[in-house]
Amino acid sequence: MKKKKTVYATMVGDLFHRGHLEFIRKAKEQGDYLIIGLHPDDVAKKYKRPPIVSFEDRKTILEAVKEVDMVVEDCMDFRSPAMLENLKKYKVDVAVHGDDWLPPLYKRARDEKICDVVQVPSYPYISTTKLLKEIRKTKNLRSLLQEKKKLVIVSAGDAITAKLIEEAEFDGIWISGFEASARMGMADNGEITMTEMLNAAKTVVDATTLPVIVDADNGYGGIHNFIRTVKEFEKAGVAGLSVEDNIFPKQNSLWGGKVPLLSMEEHGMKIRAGKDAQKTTDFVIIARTEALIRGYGMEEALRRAEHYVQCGADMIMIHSREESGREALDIPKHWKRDIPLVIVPTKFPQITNRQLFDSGFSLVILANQTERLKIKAIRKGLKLIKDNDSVLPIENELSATLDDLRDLTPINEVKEIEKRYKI
Ligand code: SPV
Ligand code: MG
Repeated sequence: MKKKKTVYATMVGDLFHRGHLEFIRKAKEQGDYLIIGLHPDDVAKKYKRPPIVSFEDRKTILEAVKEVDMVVEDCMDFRSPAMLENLKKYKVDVAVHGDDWLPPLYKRARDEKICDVVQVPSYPYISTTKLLKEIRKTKNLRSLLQEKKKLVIVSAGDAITAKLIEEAEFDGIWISGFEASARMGMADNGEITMTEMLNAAKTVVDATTLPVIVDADNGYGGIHNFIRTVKEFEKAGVAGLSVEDNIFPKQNSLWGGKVPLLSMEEHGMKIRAGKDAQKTTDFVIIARTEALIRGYGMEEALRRAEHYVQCGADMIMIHSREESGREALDIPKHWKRDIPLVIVPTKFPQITNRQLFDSGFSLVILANQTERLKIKAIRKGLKLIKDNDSVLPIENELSATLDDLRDLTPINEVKEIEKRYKI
């Protein structure tokens, strides 16, 4: 009797979809007995992202697929049972992987002649990453808020920072007017244009599955400008905007004195017009008042916030820069509405996110820390290079590897496209 040919394929199989099924079918065509090496949750998290569906559930679903004969745990080379151990233990004849790329362990299996390695065409139309992207981007923010989740979002204006924020498992991304202006060599004084912020937002939205909230300053002008702003950002896949009651030109909130604010009525009308202009119900407008920052007092801040809610604001930010943090922690005590409160704790970093949530805030925006982290690291690295006349001192300590940088680019997609469209 002819020996049965055993096939082995590794998977996460999160949010099981057609692409998984097509892969399994192609894998099965390579032999008679198909073993799926399924990555446990911690392993999947290490190399890709934490799965949404648990290991037990993913295993149960896979065992129900008729082409699958056995599902075993596969921990790659992080721990036992490792992939190469499994290949030997189950006397695997052929290991199958998609043709998008070949992980080093598969190359080792081939080089060490443990088994044959075959690559089968990837199903191009759907992937868990694509699914997540669609589900998360706009839906996430509103549904998370409705579930009364407490969220921490972090600033990014480029794809790399955005991906690092997602990797670190924060809840979303803030595109800061202050950071974006500084990156372009401008002060945060209203010079940056809507289109420049839109371009920054597009890059970030494309790079991540997290919801993205954009700092739209004072809406870049009057009612018409803000209507266009809402339309453009919503179209770009942004989850929400923040709009502040600053006159034009605006000043940064973190310094400066008592300057006039836009009238409450005018800012309220801007919010109303913005809410009417959005196409989906998921899009969120954060109404932000500078009343506390500019010394008009809590009562005025609350009066404005209340009016902005009546004009349709989905969330309220009463911005504070009082350094003990007491003023900020006081805000929720005065807030009787069920509309979530947003806070930017730049000037009171000693207050933890937990303290902010416990006091009643729903969304914490870390508005400029990533850019500040970069400045210090780059300064330090440049000094080391200069002092040593060599890049070696930064190579292991300060610098990410070339692979780190490459892996933050869509290198696998590029390879897949090159393969698919080869003449
Ligand atoms: C920004 O990040 O541009 C903000 C927040 O608007 S703050 O700088 O704290 O005012
Ligand atoms: Mg700003």
